[in-house]
Amino acid sequence: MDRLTAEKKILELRNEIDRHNRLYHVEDRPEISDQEYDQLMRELRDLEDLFPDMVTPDSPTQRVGGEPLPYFEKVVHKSPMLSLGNAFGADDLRDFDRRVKSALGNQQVRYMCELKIDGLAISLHYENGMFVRGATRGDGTVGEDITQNLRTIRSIPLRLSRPLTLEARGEAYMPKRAFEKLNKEREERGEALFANPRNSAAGSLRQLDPKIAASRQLDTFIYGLGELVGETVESHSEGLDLLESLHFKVNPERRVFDDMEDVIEFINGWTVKRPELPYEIDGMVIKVDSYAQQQELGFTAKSPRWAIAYKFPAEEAVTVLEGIEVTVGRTGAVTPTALLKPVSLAGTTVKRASLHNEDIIREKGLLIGDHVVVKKAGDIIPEIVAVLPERRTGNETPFAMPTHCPECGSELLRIDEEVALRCVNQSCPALAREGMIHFVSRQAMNIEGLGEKVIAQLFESGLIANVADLYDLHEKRDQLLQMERMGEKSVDNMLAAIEGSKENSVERLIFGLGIRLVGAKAARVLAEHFGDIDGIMNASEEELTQIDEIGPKMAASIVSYFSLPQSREIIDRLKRAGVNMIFKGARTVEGIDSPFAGKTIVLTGTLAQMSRTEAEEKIALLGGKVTGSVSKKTDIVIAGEKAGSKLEKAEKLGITVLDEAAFLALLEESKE
Ligand code: 3BA
Repeated sequence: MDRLTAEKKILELRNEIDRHNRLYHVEDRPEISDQEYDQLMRELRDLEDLFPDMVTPDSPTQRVGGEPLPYFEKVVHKSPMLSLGNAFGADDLRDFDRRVKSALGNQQVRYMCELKIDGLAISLHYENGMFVRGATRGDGTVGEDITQNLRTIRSIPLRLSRPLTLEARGEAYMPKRAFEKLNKEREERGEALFANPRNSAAGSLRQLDPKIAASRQLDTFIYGLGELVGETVESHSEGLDLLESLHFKVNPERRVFDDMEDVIEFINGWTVKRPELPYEIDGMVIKVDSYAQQQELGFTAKSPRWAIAYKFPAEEAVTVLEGIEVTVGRTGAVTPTALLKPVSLAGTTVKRASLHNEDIIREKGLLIGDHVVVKKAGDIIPEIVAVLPERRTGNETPFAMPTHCPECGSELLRIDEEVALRCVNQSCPALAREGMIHFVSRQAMNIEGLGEKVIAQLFESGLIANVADLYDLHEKRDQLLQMERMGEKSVDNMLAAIEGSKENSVERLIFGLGIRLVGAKAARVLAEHFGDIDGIMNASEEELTQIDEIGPKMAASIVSYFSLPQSREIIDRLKRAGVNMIFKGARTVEGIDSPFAGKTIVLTGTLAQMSRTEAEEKIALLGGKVTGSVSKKTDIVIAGEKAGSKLEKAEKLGITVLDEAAFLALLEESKE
């Protein structure tokens, strides 16, 4: 094909693909099948491969591209992205209406009422019709440049139908279904779950590697203009119509009202319909429509006087209590969990709810079979907030807490004033298993691929009995492969993750040991203070209590833990296995603003400008953590001359690699 024909065809294909992209992702009315769409994309890719110089950044083939970034650049917003004042009921809205009208000398006011999307505020910059930069809201004045990630969101046009220069502002969010699917996959992989779609959208957009954001099915709703060059609009509703005509995704569920009472009625309608939406909303936003009136009203210190957010109460759902499961935790505490008839609530399907303890069951007079009201309190596991006795049929049955441990059968005791029942049998299998789950958890040794289910499986099959056994598992690869749901790949990933955890700074180990009262924060304090495990093991109660934040109870618990021969034996075995026993962390990561803060970094090869130790020190001062081997958890690899297998591995894993010049440039930049 000659150049000219190719160019014409490429432009045609792009227009066609853009149109179908829009029909699918913005207007929700696709005209062709996924296969037909893929075929068009393939044709375009093939042509662009033949004529690579014709590839432009706005081509639909260029959504996911570019290397992972070492960090996000800061972006100063042209005009601040303000925050919204809150209204918690109809009366707050009536007050707002009065304030607006009195400030405007009782002019007639029209209000736009919109859904308040529960996502992450973003700003999208277009120059002459091209998407050039996208940013987070940040603190409202300065955000982060997340262009690479935003480009992967299909509802964001890479090129506008007219060559306008403008800034569109809106919300990036994760639809409920995408969120549920993501969390399900994460659960299967033993990864930490996101608490809600909002957090998962924010987490996805904060990824330095655009491939991750691309895999997350994010979407947008645009709700305003930050800047518009060369055209004028008179009102917010006209602005939204303009944005819509430019093919931004603008939420259709918006309406203009002349009277606040009608706004309130509209909101009441949405309070009921809210659960049916395929995305989360946390309220409604009410804005004075006229720009002239907006200007007249102006701003307070941080929010406009012409807008307010109406917040819904936390979403609740009614379902049936089908049973109560009793589990033994790592401290022996026995806790009941409600098993519910699955119900959808705030973006997730809820099947379990915490009951905290037996008293709650008694206080609320819960019966199995009862209808109950569940609510999310910011956690992944919701709670039961009320029982509906009026819906009883007479077939409900009472629940009695067991008197004996469901795992080992020993009698449960209520210790002192505690509400919880405890299994005090030190050799109860539940204690060891739950302790192990804690050991591998994210805040502790952070061993990926070892979820609760896998641990339970390993435990039951007798392959592990305590945490030190984990580090012998590599000798039992064949046995691992015999187990259900354990393929070569998952076994090897798991063994690699276990191996990688040997490099952890020692506070993770200290926390992971599950010493009573020693949380993640205290573990860090101890690690920082003593520098290694031996220091902590040999410290007396007096020495320990001298440290800020270590009280007498915790000190006693630490001394008592290390006085047990079995604790010492475990530490010994971990040491022999090569688990790191020293504090490697930066002195404190909080408050350090550098490309290395909170990052895990591997140095490889030889640096010309400084010694390895110097480089390590500099990184540590800037809040980074230097480790020895490259794994999935590595954020950055710094490669000097003659870098070998580590560099190869980093490239294979898609980890950011900096050469010495780039490293020095970042160090230089961080000095300011
Ligand atoms: N409208 C969030 N702020 C919004 C422009 C103002 C505004 C929001 C909104 C300040 C939503 C605060 C962050 C911000 C752009 C500042 C909405 C939503 N309007 N529909 C009035 O759906 N979440 N959030 N974003 N500027």
